[in-house]
Amino acid sequence: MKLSFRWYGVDDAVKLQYIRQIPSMYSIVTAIYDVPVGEKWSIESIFSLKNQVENVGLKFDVIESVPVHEDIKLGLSTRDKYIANYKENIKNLSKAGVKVICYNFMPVFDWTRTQLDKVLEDGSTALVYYKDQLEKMDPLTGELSLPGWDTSYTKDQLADLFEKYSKVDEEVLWSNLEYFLKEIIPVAEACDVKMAIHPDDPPYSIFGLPRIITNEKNLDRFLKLVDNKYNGLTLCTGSLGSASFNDVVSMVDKYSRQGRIHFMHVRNVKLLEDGSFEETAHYSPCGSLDIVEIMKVLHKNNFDGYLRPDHGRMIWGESGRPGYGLFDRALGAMYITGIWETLDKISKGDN
Ligand SMILES: [Mn+2]
Repeated sequence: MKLSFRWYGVDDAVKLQYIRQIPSMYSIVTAIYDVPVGEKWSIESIFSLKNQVENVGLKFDVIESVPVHEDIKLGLSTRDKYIANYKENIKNLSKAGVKVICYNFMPVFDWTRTQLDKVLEDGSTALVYYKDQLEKMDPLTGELSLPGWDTSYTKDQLADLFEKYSKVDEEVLWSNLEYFLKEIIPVAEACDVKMAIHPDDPPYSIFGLPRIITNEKNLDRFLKLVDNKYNGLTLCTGSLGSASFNDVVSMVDKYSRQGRIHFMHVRNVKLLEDGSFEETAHYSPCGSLDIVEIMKVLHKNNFDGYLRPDHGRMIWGESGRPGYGLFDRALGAMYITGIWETLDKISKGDN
């Protein structure tokens, strides 16, 4: 397991130097944030990022994300231009030593929550997804803006995108994903860069848009589209775990045994009776997922990929990017490290 931490670049309130101070931290997960989706990242900007990370003594080897242009997901004739750019990005990132690229294939919206600052019992705040709140949301009114939602869309552009997606059902989305993978995976393999798709969050359709990276049956189908280890997963426990139909421990076990998990996102969620969920501290008793069991199966299967603590709560008066403060993610990192150290000692008979 290589412990990593997401960093949003020079504008991030969480400084690289602070991340460096978390014991056992190995690498930084980051991206170029000022290039429009679908365009090429310059070699200069990639190497500048690499230098910043390496200057504090951390590795630059995981990118989250190289986003996929909507024309690729929609299967429009313009997709080939964006796929060519995507291949260039893979090649150039590999020149800078990048080993894993995380991406997702969710139409229009990235991860979705209905509230970003829900006060939990202990006074911390967390991201939550309440079904009754979601039912009152209409992205086409343009009055909503949540992180993960591309705010660069105007109301008209969003209406246009929804119109285009009205012709894209799950099967069409599958075939557009297959087309994309068959183009990029050979390039990734030649560059020794492992592609790692992030599951949809939450793992079911919202606002009538199709979602396919959602459950075990579909992950099996995804891995078979191009049956090559360079076509792999970012297994996000919180995303898959926010639906009760997913048995996260068994999925982590299966896909890590297959060597298809290149990147782990570890966090906990508390499932509520109506299918809503709240993000919680990583510690197992705080949520519905058993983080110790997840780490146990990874350890048993000799997982040597990258792993980062995913979203954290806001605690100790910290403010900043919801889900991405320093303190609670650092607590999560140390909790995970403690579990891993214990498992290491037990497996070596050193208990
Ligand atoms: Mn995640």
